[in-house]
Amino acid sequence: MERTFAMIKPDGARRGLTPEILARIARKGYRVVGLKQMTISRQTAENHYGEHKERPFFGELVDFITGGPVVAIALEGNEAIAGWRAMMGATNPANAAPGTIRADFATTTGENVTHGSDSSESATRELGLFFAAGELLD
Ligand code: 3AN
Repeated sequence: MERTFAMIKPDGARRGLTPEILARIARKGYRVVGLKQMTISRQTAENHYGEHKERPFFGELVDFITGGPVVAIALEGNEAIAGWRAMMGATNPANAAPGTIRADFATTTGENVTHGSDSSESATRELGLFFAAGELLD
């Protein structure tokens, strides 16, 4: 069993896509072990996206992710890290396979509806950044 951090970004939450995305997670068979709606602080956003600090879109990315409520989700399942990324599809929705969340619901790389940890190290770091230990089910 593996745990990963998933997030419905402000664009997805604002557009009312939360129930659709949670339904896909349930149908897939992942267990939701943490779930909360929150507005991300700039400090948490800069920490979360630290690897992109030098990229030209960093400021825009932080503005976007802090610009409205998100849904933070902790998922558990067999190979959940790669599996959730497969469900999201490619970062650029134009390259995302049909049936993936980004292909079905997004048109731009900047506002691509969901986030998912890209490795075991990222999953541990991001789950710790967004959830206190007591907020996750055993
Ligand atoms: P992913 O979200 O698929 O792991 P990353 O880690 O490369 O993709 O990028 C993190 C986030 O940064 C993306 N979800 C997207 O919102 C934003 N981003 C990445 N590349 C670009 C870009 N070229 N222009 C604007 N935003 C970008």
